[in-house]
Amino acid sequence: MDLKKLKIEAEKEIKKAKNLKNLNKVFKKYLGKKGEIAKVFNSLKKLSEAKRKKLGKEANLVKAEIEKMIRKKSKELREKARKVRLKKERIDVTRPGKKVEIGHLHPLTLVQREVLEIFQSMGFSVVLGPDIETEWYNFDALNIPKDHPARDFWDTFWLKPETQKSKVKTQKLLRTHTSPVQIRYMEKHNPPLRIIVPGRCFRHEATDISHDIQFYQLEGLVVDKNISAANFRAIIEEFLKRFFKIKIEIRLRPSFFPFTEPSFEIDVRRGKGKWVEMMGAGMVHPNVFKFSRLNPKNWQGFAFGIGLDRLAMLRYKINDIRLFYSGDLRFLKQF
Ligand code: YSA
Repeated sequence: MDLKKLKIEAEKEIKKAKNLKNLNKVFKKYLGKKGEIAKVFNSLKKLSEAKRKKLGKEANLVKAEIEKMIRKKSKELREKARKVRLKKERIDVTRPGKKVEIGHLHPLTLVQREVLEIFQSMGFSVVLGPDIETEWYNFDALNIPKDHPARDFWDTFWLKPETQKSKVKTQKLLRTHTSPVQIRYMEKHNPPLRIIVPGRCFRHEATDISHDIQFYQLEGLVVDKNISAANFRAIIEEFLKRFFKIKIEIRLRPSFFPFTEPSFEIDVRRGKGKWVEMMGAGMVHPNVFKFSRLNPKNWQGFAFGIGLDRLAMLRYKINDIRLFYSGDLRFLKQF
């Protein structure tokens, strides 16, 4: 090809290039390994020495000029792209900012943390147990054998029976209370004991403003020599005083739990408000010590199970327990 024409063509195409990608194509077409200039150099072999020298010199000149034009254009295009990018990325500092939504703790978590802190300051250790329990820990070891009428008190979510290697079917359940952890702990630890067990519980029962199918309890267990119900009352009164920071009335009612003897239920009220049933409690039954491999002749203890949801309801004056589990942000944002 005529070198002059080649230069004019290249110049036109370089001018037309709208971006670096186009320009790169032009570069390849003219200056690439198989490009137009390379073709010219390849054709030199066939020429006489004089012509080769002349044409070679011209070709080198055209090559250098095309290179220069491409370099210049490339600089222009890069500058143009930079300006476009800067315009796009420009930050308008006068525009109002985006609001960042910050999450916060659920009221039941807040209450649970506070309750644990109070009991820990009174020397209790925090212990946890499984949500999925065996019938043994949830019932039998708590002195509630099969067919005992007291089992009806805890309407239970049973899980599908599992067949074990020995072909014996075992049936698990969602724990109906935190009391099974009493047994689990006493099996492995020697008294004196002073523990609390926060945890989720499940009951297959109709819901209303103070009952849900899931709720939280806080189990407490104290085992030592010479423990009495008076010790229990003192601890609970101290706890309520610290938790509510205002005067709270409590009322002990005789009750029945197969795992305590005597048993009682504790109601609590704020000012002239309604009595709220807050916890079950009692002196640990000798059979419970036996099932936990402790000698009832050597040890005495009290235990209690507080409804943490009820505590939170009283603290925040909430009239329906189901609000805690509704996921309604209008409710949850208030805490
Ligand atoms: C009793 C004696 C002990 O030595 C130790 C623990 C206990 C408590 C026993 N395990 C128990 O579960 N008793 S209870 O059925 O009366 O529940 C205790 C508390 O849990 C209640 O007072 C109430 O505050 C809460 N509760 C029970 N069912 C509930 C519930 N809270 C919300 N929804 C439900 N369905």
